[in-house]
Amino acid sequence: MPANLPAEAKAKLAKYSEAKTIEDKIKALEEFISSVPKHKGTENLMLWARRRLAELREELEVRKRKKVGGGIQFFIEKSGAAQVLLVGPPNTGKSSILAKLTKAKPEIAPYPYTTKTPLPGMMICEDIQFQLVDTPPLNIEEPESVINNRVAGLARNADALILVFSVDYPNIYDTIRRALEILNERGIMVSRARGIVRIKKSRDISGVKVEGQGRLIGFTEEDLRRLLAEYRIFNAIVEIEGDITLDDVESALITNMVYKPTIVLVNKIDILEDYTTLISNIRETIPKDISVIPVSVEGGYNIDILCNILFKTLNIVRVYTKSPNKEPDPNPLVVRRGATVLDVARLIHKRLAENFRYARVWGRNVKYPGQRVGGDHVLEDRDIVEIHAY
Ligand SMILES: Nc1nc2c(ncn2[C@@H]2O[C@H](COP(=O)(O)OP(=O)(O)OP(=O)(O)O)[C@@H](O)[C@H]2O)c(=O)[nH]1
Ligand SMILES: [Mg+2]
Repeated sequence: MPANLPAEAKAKLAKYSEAKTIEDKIKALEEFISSVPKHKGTENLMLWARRRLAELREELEVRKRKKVGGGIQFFIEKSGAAQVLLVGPPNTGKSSILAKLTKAKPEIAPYPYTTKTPLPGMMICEDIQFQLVDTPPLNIEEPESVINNRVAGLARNADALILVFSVDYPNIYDTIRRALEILNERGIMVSRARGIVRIKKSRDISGVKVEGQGRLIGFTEEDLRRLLAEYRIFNAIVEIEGDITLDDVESALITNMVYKPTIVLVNKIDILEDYTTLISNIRETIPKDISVIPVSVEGGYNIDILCNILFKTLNIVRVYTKSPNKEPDPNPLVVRRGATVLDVARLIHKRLAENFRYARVWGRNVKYPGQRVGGDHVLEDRDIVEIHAY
Protein backbone atom coordinates (compact mmCIF):
# COMPACT_ATOMS: atom_id res chain seq x y z
CA MET A 1 0.00 0.00 0.00
CA PRO A 2 1.51 3.36 -0.97
CA ALA A 3 2.33 5.81 1.79
CA ASN A 4 1.10 8.96 -0.03
CA LEU A 5 3.20 11.21 2.15
CA PRO A 6 2.41 14.92 2.37
CA ALA A 7 5.07 17.28 1.03
CA GLU A 8 6.06 18.34 4.54
CA ALA A 9 6.90 14.76 5.55
CA LYS A 10 8.93 14.25 2.39
CA ALA A 11 10.90 17.41 3.11
CA LYS A 12 11.60 16.25 6.68
CA LEU A 13 12.78 12.90 5.38
CA ALA A 14 15.13 14.68 3.00
CA LYS A 15 16.43 16.67 5.96
CA TYR A 16 16.99 13.41 7.82
CA SER A 17 19.01 11.83 5.02
CA GLU A 18 21.06 14.99 4.57
CA ALA A 19 21.82 15.33 8.29
CA LYS A 20 25.49 14.78 9.07
CA THR A 21 25.49 14.23 12.83
CA ILE A 22 23.56 11.75 14.93
CA GLU A 23 21.99 14.61 16.89
CA ASP A 24 20.72 16.24 13.68
CA LYS A 25 19.43 12.91 12.40
CA ILE A 26 17.51 12.30 15.63
CA LYS A 27 15.98 15.76 15.50
CA ALA A 28 14.97 15.41 11.83
CA LEU A 29 13.50 11.96 12.39
CA GLU A 30 11.46 13.16 15.38
CA GLU A 31 10.05 15.96 13.23
CA PHE A 32 9.39 13.50 10.42
CA ILE A 33 7.44 11.15 12.72
CA SER A 34 5.19 13.96 13.89
CA SER A 35 4.51 15.05 10.29
CA VAL A 36 3.38 11.64 8.99
CA PRO A 37 -0.38 11.03 8.97
CA LYS A 38 -1.23 7.79 10.78
CA HIS A 39 -3.09 5.29 8.60
CA LYS A 40 -2.73 1.78 7.22
CA GLY A 41 -0.49 2.93 4.37
CA THR A 42 2.06 4.50 6.69
CA GLU A 43 2.17 1.71 9.30
CA ASN A 44 5.39 0.10 8.02
CA LEU A 45 6.97 3.46 7.55
CA MET A 46 6.24 4.47 11.14
CA LEU A 47 7.57 1.15 12.36
CA TRP A 48 10.79 1.79 10.48
CA ALA A 49 11.06 5.40 11.67
CA ARG A 50 10.53 4.54 15.34
CA ARG A 51 13.03 1.71 15.17
CA ARG A 52 15.60 3.87 13.40
CA LEU A 53 15.08 6.53 16.05
CA ALA A 54 15.70 3.99 18.78
CA GLU A 55 18.88 2.83 17.00
CA LEU A 56 20.16 6.38 16.67
CA ARG A 57 19.50 7.15 20.33
CA GLU A 58 21.28 3.94 21.28
CA GLU A 59 24.23 4.86 19.03
CA LEU A 60 24.42 8.25 20.67
CA GLU A 61 24.52 6.58 24.08
CA VAL A 62 27.30 4.23 22.99
CA ARG A 63 29.34 7.16 21.65
CA LYS A 64 28.94 9.05 24.90
CA ARG A 65 30.06 6.01 26.84
CA LYS A 66 33.04 5.56 24.53
CA LYS A 67 34.22 9.06 25.20
CA VAL A 68 34.21 8.19 28.88
CA GLY A 69 36.10 4.98 28.11
CA GLY A 70 35.22 1.39 27.33
CA GLY A 71 32.37 0.81 24.92
CA ILE A 72 32.20 -2.06 22.46
CA GLN A 73 33.40 -1.94 18.90
CA PHE A 74 30.51 -3.00 16.66
CA PHE A 75 32.01 -2.34 13.30
CA ILE A 76 34.37 -4.63 11.40
CA GLU A 77 36.46 -3.10 8.66
CA LYS A 78 36.25 -5.02 5.39
CA SER A 79 39.09 -7.09 4.04
CA GLY A 80 39.47 -9.67 1.23
CA ALA A 81 37.14 -10.26 -1.73
CA ALA A 82 33.95 -9.95 0.33
CA GLN A 83 32.75 -9.62 3.90
CA VAL A 84 30.48 -12.51 4.84
CA LEU A 85 28.58 -12.35 8.12
CA LEU A 86 27.65 -15.43 10.19
CA VAL A 87 24.23 -14.67 11.66
CA GLY A 88 21.77 -16.75 13.64
CA PRO A 89 20.11 -17.63 16.93
CA PRO A 90 22.18 -18.67 19.98
CA ASN A 91 24.19 -21.88 20.14
CA THR A 92 23.77 -22.90 16.50
CA GLY A 93 27.51 -23.18 15.78
CA LYS A 94 28.42 -19.79 14.26
CA SER A 95 31.66 -19.50 16.21
CA SER A 96 32.46 -23.16 15.48
CA ILE A 97 32.22 -22.37 11.75
CA LEU A 98 34.56 -19.40 12.08
CA ALA A 99 37.03 -21.56 14.03
CA LYS A 100 36.82 -24.36 11.45
CA LEU A 101 37.31 -22.19 8.35
CA THR A 102 39.72 -19.49 9.53
CA LYS A 103 42.63 -19.03 11.92
CA ALA A 104 40.47 -16.99 14.31
CA LYS A 105 40.02 -18.36 17.83
CA PRO A 106 36.49 -17.51 18.98
CA GLU A 107 35.03 -18.75 22.24
CA ILE A 108 32.87 -21.85 21.68
CA ALA A 109 30.62 -23.20 24.42
CA PRO A 110 27.67 -25.56 24.82
CA TYR A 111 25.41 -22.80 26.15
CA PRO A 112 23.70 -19.84 24.40
CA TYR A 113 24.90 -16.21 24.18
CA THR A 114 28.60 -17.09 24.27
CA THR A 115 29.71 -14.59 21.62
CA LYS A 116 29.45 -10.97 22.79
CA THR A 117 31.24 -9.01 20.05
CA PRO A 118 31.86 -9.57 16.32
CA LEU A 119 35.09 -11.33 15.38
CA PRO A 120 36.59 -11.59 11.87
CA GLY A 121 38.76 -14.27 10.26
CA MET A 122 40.02 -14.91 6.73
CA MET A 123 38.68 -17.92 4.85
CA ILE A 124 40.91 -19.07 1.99
CA CYS A 125 39.07 -20.16 -1.14
CA GLU A 126 41.58 -21.25 -3.78
CA ASP A 127 43.41 -18.04 -4.69
CA ILE A 128 41.13 -15.52 -2.98
CA GLN A 129 40.03 -14.86 0.58
CA PHE A 130 36.66 -14.05 2.08
CA GLN A 131 36.39 -12.28 5.40
CA LEU A 132 34.09 -14.30 7.66
CA VAL A 133 32.66 -12.41 10.62
CA ASP A 134 31.22 -14.18 13.67
CA THR A 135 28.50 -12.23 15.47
CA PRO A 136 26.61 -12.33 18.76
CA PRO A 137 23.38 -14.31 18.42
CA LEU A 138 20.05 -12.86 17.34
CA ASN A 139 17.59 -12.76 20.21
CA ILE A 140 14.62 -14.66 18.81
CA GLU A 141 12.58 -14.55 22.04
CA GLU A 142 12.81 -10.77 22.33
CA PRO A 143 12.73 -9.36 18.80
CA GLU A 144 13.08 -5.77 20.07
CA SER A 145 16.35 -6.55 21.86
CA VAL A 146 19.20 -4.11 21.22
CA ILE A 147 21.47 -6.93 20.08
CA ASN A 148 19.20 -7.52 17.07
CA ASN A 149 19.71 -3.90 15.98
CA ARG A 150 23.45 -4.30 16.30
CA VAL A 151 23.60 -7.51 14.29
CA ALA A 152 21.36 -5.94 11.63
CA GLY A 153 23.73 -2.96 11.56
CA LEU A 154 26.62 -5.33 10.84
CA ALA A 155 24.53 -7.08 8.19
CA ARG A 156 23.82 -3.78 6.43
CA ASN A 157 27.54 -3.27 5.94
CA ALA A 158 28.33 -6.88 4.87
CA ASP A 159 28.43 -8.22 1.30
CA ALA A 160 26.64 -11.48 2.07
CA LEU A 161 25.06 -13.36 4.97
CA ILE A 162 25.40 -16.95 6.12
CA LEU A 163 22.40 -17.67 8.33
CA VAL A 164 23.20 -20.49 10.73
CA PHE A 165 20.46 -22.61 12.33
CA SER A 166 20.68 -25.85 14.22
CA VAL A 167 18.58 -29.05 14.14
CA ASP A 168 18.53 -29.23 17.95
CA TYR A 169 16.02 -26.36 18.10
CA PRO A 170 12.56 -27.68 19.06
CA ASN A 171 10.83 -25.56 16.42
CA ILE A 172 13.35 -24.82 13.73
CA TYR A 173 10.80 -23.58 11.17
CA ASP A 174 9.45 -20.96 13.52
CA THR A 175 12.97 -19.94 14.53
CA ILE A 176 13.98 -19.45 10.90
CA ARG A 177 10.85 -17.42 10.18
CA ARG A 178 11.45 -15.18 13.19
CA ALA A 179 15.12 -14.65 12.35
CA LEU A 180 14.22 -13.56 8.81
CA GLU A 181 11.58 -11.25 10.26
CA ILE A 182 14.04 -9.62 12.65
CA LEU A 183 16.34 -8.81 9.73
CA ASN A 184 13.54 -7.72 7.41
CA GLU A 185 12.07 -5.33 9.97
CA ARG A 186 15.47 -3.67 10.13
CA GLY A 187 15.73 -3.19 6.38
CA ILE A 188 17.76 -6.28 5.50
CA MET A 189 16.26 -8.31 2.64
CA VAL A 190 17.64 -11.81 2.23
CA SER A 191 15.71 -12.62 -0.93
CA ARG A 192 15.65 -10.88 -4.25
CA ALA A 193 11.84 -11.09 -4.36
CA ARG A 194 10.57 -9.58 -7.63
CA GLY A 195 13.21 -6.97 -8.02
CA ILE A 196 15.71 -4.75 -6.29
CA VAL A 197 16.18 -0.98 -6.30
CA ARG A 198 19.39 0.63 -5.12
CA ILE A 199 19.57 4.40 -4.97
CA LYS A 200 23.07 5.83 -4.81
CA LYS A 201 23.15 9.55 -4.27
CA SER A 202 26.23 11.10 -5.82
CA ARG A 203 27.54 14.57 -6.48
CA ASP A 204 29.83 13.11 -9.14
CA ILE A 205 27.03 12.73 -11.66
CA SER A 206 24.46 15.24 -12.78
CA GLY A 207 20.84 14.18 -13.00
CA VAL A 208 19.23 10.83 -12.36
CA LYS A 209 20.65 7.86 -14.22
CA VAL A 210 18.93 4.46 -14.38
CA GLU A 211 21.25 1.46 -14.57
CA GLY A 212 20.93 -2.32 -14.48
CA GLN A 213 18.91 -4.96 -16.27
CA GLY A 214 15.55 -4.38 -14.55
CA ARG A 215 12.29 -3.08 -16.03
CA LEU A 216 10.23 -0.09 -14.95
CA ILE A 217 6.64 -1.34 -14.56
CA GLY A 218 3.92 1.27 -15.10
CA PHE A 219 6.13 4.36 -14.92
CA THR A 220 8.72 6.23 -16.95
CA GLU A 221 12.15 7.60 -16.12
CA GLU A 222 10.52 11.03 -16.04
CA ASP A 223 8.09 9.85 -13.28
CA LEU A 224 11.10 8.50 -11.41
CA ARG A 225 12.89 11.86 -11.65
CA ARG A 226 9.80 13.65 -10.39
CA LEU A 227 9.50 11.30 -7.39
CA LEU A 228 13.18 11.66 -6.46
CA ALA A 229 12.90 15.44 -6.78
CA GLU A 230 10.08 15.39 -4.21
CA TYR A 231 12.61 13.84 -1.84
CA ARG A 232 15.14 16.48 -2.90
CA ILE A 233 17.32 13.97 -4.70
CA PHE A 234 18.58 15.41 -7.97
CA ASN A 235 21.84 13.57 -8.60
CA ALA A 236 21.73 9.79 -8.24
CA ILE A 237 22.25 6.44 -9.87
CA VAL A 238 19.19 4.22 -9.58
CA GLU A 239 20.20 0.59 -10.04
CA ILE A 240 17.32 -1.75 -10.81
CA GLU A 241 17.09 -5.50 -11.16
CA GLY A 242 13.91 -7.39 -11.97
CA ASP A 243 10.47 -5.79 -12.27
CA ILE A 244 10.17 -2.50 -10.37
CA THR A 245 7.11 -0.35 -9.69
CA LEU A 246 7.17 3.28 -8.57
CA ASP A 247 5.99 2.08 -5.13
CA ASP A 248 9.11 -0.11 -4.91
CA VAL A 249 11.25 2.94 -5.58
CA GLU A 250 9.45 4.94 -2.90
CA SER A 251 9.85 2.11 -0.36
CA ALA A 252 13.55 1.96 -1.17
CA LEU A 253 13.77 5.72 -0.64
CA ILE A 254 11.91 5.71 2.62
CA THR A 255 12.95 2.58 4.42
CA ASN A 256 16.44 2.20 3.06
CA MET A 257 15.95 -1.54 2.47
CA VAL A 258 19.05 -3.36 1.26
CA TYR A 259 19.38 -6.78 -0.32
CA LYS A 260 22.10 -9.10 0.92
CA PRO A 261 22.89 -12.35 -0.92
CA THR A 262 22.19 -15.04 1.66
CA ILE A 263 22.70 -18.75 2.25
CA VAL A 264 21.16 -20.83 5.03
CA LEU A 265 23.16 -23.49 6.86
CA VAL A 266 21.31 -26.07 8.92
CA ASN A 267 23.98 -27.26 11.34
CA LYS A 268 24.46 -30.28 13.64
CA ILE A 269 22.87 -32.77 11.26
CA ASP A 270 25.17 -35.38 12.83
CA ILE A 271 22.55 -35.56 15.61
CA LEU A 272 19.84 -36.78 13.21
CA GLU A 273 19.47 -40.18 11.58
CA ASP A 274 17.73 -38.72 8.56
CA TYR A 275 17.55 -35.06 7.74
CA THR A 276 16.16 -35.12 4.20
CA THR A 277 12.54 -34.31 5.13
CA LEU A 278 13.62 -31.54 7.47
CA ILE A 279 15.75 -29.88 4.81
CA SER A 280 13.09 -30.11 2.12
CA ASN A 281 10.49 -28.67 4.53
CA ILE A 282 12.81 -25.77 5.31
CA ARG A 283 13.31 -25.18 1.58
CA GLU A 284 9.51 -24.96 1.27
CA THR A 285 9.19 -22.32 3.99
CA ILE A 286 11.79 -19.81 2.83
CA PRO A 287 12.25 -17.86 -0.44
CA LYS A 288 13.32 -20.04 -3.36
CA ASP A 289 16.46 -18.09 -4.24
CA ILE A 290 18.17 -18.93 -0.92
CA SER A 291 20.33 -22.08 -0.87
CA VAL A 292 19.65 -24.32 2.14
CA ILE A 293 22.60 -26.54 3.01
CA PRO A 294 22.64 -29.28 5.64
CA VAL A 295 26.01 -29.20 7.43
CA SER A 296 27.84 -30.60 10.40
CA VAL A 297 30.76 -28.50 11.53
CA GLU A 298 31.91 -31.12 13.99
CA GLY A 299 31.48 -33.98 11.54
CA GLY A 300 33.07 -31.91 8.75
CA TYR A 301 30.07 -32.52 6.49
CA ASN A 302 29.41 -30.13 3.56
CA ILE A 303 31.86 -27.59 4.96
CA ASP A 304 34.16 -27.94 1.96
CA ILE A 305 31.46 -26.79 -0.48
CA LEU A 306 30.99 -23.40 1.21
CA CYS A 307 33.64 -21.65 -0.92
CA ASN A 308 31.90 -22.68 -4.08
CA ILE A 309 28.44 -21.75 -2.84
CA LEU A 310 29.65 -18.35 -1.64
CA PHE A 311 31.17 -17.73 -5.04
CA LYS A 312 27.85 -18.43 -6.74
CA THR A 313 25.77 -16.52 -4.21
CA LEU A 314 27.99 -13.44 -4.36
CA ASN A 315 27.79 -13.55 -8.16
CA ILE A 316 31.48 -12.86 -8.65
CA VAL A 317 34.21 -13.97 -11.04
CA ARG A 318 38.01 -13.86 -10.92
CA VAL A 319 40.02 -12.17 -13.65
CA TYR A 320 43.80 -12.30 -14.01
CA THR A 321 45.49 -9.38 -15.73
CA LYS A 322 48.72 -9.69 -17.68
CA SER A 323 51.15 -7.47 -19.56
CA PRO A 324 52.27 -8.44 -23.11
CA ASN A 325 54.87 -11.22 -23.10
CA LYS A 326 54.61 -11.65 -19.35
CA GLU A 327 52.97 -14.20 -17.06
CA PRO A 328 49.53 -13.28 -15.65
CA ASP A 329 49.36 -11.69 -12.21
CA PRO A 330 48.75 -14.57 -9.76
CA ASN A 331 46.40 -12.40 -7.68
CA PRO A 332 43.04 -12.13 -9.42
CA LEU A 333 40.77 -9.12 -9.54
CA VAL A 334 37.36 -10.04 -8.16
CA VAL A 335 34.51 -8.52 -10.17
CA ARG A 336 30.76 -9.03 -10.40
CA ARG A 337 29.54 -11.62 -12.91
CA GLY A 338 28.70 -9.82 -16.15
CA ALA A 339 31.60 -7.37 -15.87
CA THR A 340 33.21 -6.40 -19.19
CA VAL A 341 36.78 -5.84 -20.28
CA LEU A 342 36.20 -2.08 -19.97
CA ASP A 343 34.93 -2.50 -16.37
CA VAL A 344 38.19 -4.26 -15.54
CA ALA A 345 40.24 -1.57 -17.30
CA ARG A 346 38.40 1.07 -15.24
CA LEU A 347 39.22 -0.84 -12.04
CA ILE A 348 42.91 -0.77 -12.87
CA HIS A 349 43.05 2.89 -13.89
CA LYS A 350 40.62 5.48 -15.22
CA ARG A 351 43.06 6.40 -17.97
CA LEU A 352 43.43 2.79 -19.10
CA ALA A 353 39.68 2.75 -19.76
CA GLU A 354 39.69 6.13 -21.50
CA ASN A 355 42.55 5.17 -23.82
CA PHE A 356 41.36 1.60 -24.36
CA ARG A 357 42.10 0.05 -27.79
CA TYR A 358 41.47 -3.67 -27.48
CA ALA A 359 42.19 -6.62 -25.21
CA ARG A 360 43.36 -10.20 -25.61
CA VAL A 361 41.54 -12.83 -23.60
CA TRP A 362 42.49 -16.37 -22.64
CA GLY A 363 39.66 -18.40 -21.16
CA ARG A 364 36.34 -20.10 -21.64
CA ASN A 365 34.35 -17.51 -23.56
CA VAL A 366 36.79 -17.07 -26.47
CA LYS A 367 37.24 -19.10 -29.64
CA TYR A 368 41.02 -19.40 -29.33
CA PRO A 369 43.59 -18.44 -26.66
CA GLY A 370 44.58 -14.79 -26.79
CA GLN A 371 41.61 -13.76 -28.95
CA ARG A 372 41.31 -10.03 -29.63
CA VAL A 373 38.11 -8.57 -28.11
CA GLY A 374 36.47 -5.16 -27.66
CA GLY A 375 35.66 -3.32 -24.44
CA ASP A 376 32.15 -4.78 -24.17
CA HIS A 377 33.37 -8.39 -24.05
CA VAL A 378 31.92 -10.09 -20.95
CA LEU A 379 34.48 -11.90 -18.80
CA GLU A 380 34.15 -15.36 -17.28
CA ASP A 381 35.62 -16.80 -14.09
CA ARG A 382 39.38 -17.42 -14.45
CA ASP A 383 39.77 -15.41 -17.66
CA ILE A 384 43.17 -13.87 -18.36
CA VAL A 385 43.07 -10.37 -19.84
CA GLU A 386 45.77 -8.34 -21.54
CA ILE A 387 44.64 -4.76 -22.10
CA HIS A 388 46.07 -2.61 -24.88
CA ALA A 389 45.65 1.16 -24.72
CA TYR A 390 46.82 4.17 -26.72
N1 LIG B 1 26.63 -32.04 17.47
C1 LIG B 1 27.16 -30.92 17.00
N2 LIG B 1 27.46 -29.90 17.85
C2 LIG B 1 28.00 -28.78 17.32
C3 LIG B 1 28.24 -28.64 15.93
N3 LIG B 1 28.74 -27.41 15.72
C4 LIG B 1 28.82 -26.80 16.92
N4 LIG B 1 28.38 -27.62 17.90
C5 LIG B 1 28.32 -27.35 19.34
O1 LIG B 1 27.32 -26.39 19.59
C6 LIG B 1 27.67 -25.55 20.71
C7 LIG B 1 27.59 -24.10 20.35
O2 LIG B 1 28.60 -23.80 19.39
P1 LIG B 1 29.09 -22.31 19.13
O3 LIG B 1 29.98 -22.33 17.95
O4 LIG B 1 29.60 -21.68 20.37
O5 LIG B 1 27.67 -21.65 18.74
P2 LIG B 1 27.33 -20.12 18.49
O6 LIG B 1 26.26 -20.11 17.47
O7 LIG B 1 28.56 -19.35 18.19
O8 LIG B 1 26.72 -19.71 19.89
P3 LIG B 1 26.48 -18.20 20.46
O9 LIG B 1 27.78 -17.48 20.44
O10 LIG B 1 25.94 -18.42 21.81
O11 LIG B 1 25.48 -17.62 19.55
C8 LIG B 1 29.09 -25.99 21.11
O12 LIG B 1 28.99 -26.88 22.20
C9 LIG B 1 29.60 -26.71 19.87
O13 LIG B 1 30.57 -27.68 20.20
C10 LIG B 1 27.94 -29.75 15.07
O14 LIG B 1 28.10 -29.74 13.86
N5 LIG B 1 27.37 -30.84 15.66
MG1 LIG C 1 29.33 -17.76 19.17
